[in-house]
Amino acid sequence: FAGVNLVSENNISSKTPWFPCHASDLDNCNHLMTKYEPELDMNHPGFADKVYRERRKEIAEIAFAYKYGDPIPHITYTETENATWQRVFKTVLDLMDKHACSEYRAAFGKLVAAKIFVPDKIPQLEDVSNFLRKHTGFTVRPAAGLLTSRDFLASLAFRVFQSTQYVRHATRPFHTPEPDCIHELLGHIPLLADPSFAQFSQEIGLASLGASDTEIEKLSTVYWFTVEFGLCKENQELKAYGAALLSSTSELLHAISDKPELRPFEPASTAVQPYQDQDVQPIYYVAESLEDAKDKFRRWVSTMSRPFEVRFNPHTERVEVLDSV
Ligand code: TIH
Ligand code: FE2
Repeated sequence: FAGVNLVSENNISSKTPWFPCHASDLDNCNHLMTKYEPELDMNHPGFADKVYRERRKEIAEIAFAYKYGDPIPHITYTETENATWQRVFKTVLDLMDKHACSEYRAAFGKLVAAKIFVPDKIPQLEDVSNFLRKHTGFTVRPAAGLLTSRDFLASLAFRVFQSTQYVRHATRPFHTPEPDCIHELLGHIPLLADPSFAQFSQEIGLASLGASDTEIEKLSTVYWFTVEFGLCKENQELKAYGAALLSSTSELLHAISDKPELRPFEPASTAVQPYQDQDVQPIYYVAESLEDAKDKFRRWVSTMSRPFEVRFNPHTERVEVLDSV
């Protein structure tokens, strides 16, 4: 980094949106989007289910009270919740050999070997966090629901994954439009244990720090079509690496059917493609490989116009701001 100077925070233009500089600042990155809340969304299967809504509240309180450094509180899941997990877990086991990318399958095997992934019990986030820390330095903190893109992406810069802890409604196990812990666990956690994918995730996060609203929208759209819904090639075959495909039996089967449109992943055009967030996607983007998605993302992100650079110091868990020259 010759020729690059560390600048103090007040050298950042006052127009730059606030962003967290230390992992503990993520205590302030918990702003929720309300569009899928069971209290407010009449289409939510939990809208008319008082017991479900109470349970969601109880679990959300844990996330709101959580502070940096706390162990993640243990949740005693109900029989119904564990049964929902079991139904989804079994279909993932059935489909992954054929349809998940090799990196996912390898990490999934490690989670099973570590007895974190078992068929009849929802894994505890604290155990998952300790597992990830050992493999890639990622950790987890509980989130109360769907976060704003800015808050969610910022946490990735610190190798922190904000994870929901509640469970989808038992009547819709195979697809839900909102994140829940089954999605986080079966979708995201395996690839966050893969070193190269962890790096990709962190780089999306670093690019988001202090970015304009327009840039955040582009970054979250790229995240959507890669980390959430990405497909890639493996020996000429189409494989899923997106978390929302791997956690949703219905969507995975839809993605590999002849119904959706498949396009090559190209960050500049992918970043401006409007997307569907209520039902399965009409369009998916296909990367040559996970490595290729990361390389293309890097090249595209270097064209973004931020007047400073950032780098993460893992020893201090701090993001250092550098004057770009
Ligand atoms: N559709 C996913 C599932 O059913 O597991 C959940 C989602 C996460 C993010 C977007 S959709
Ligand atoms: Fe997700």
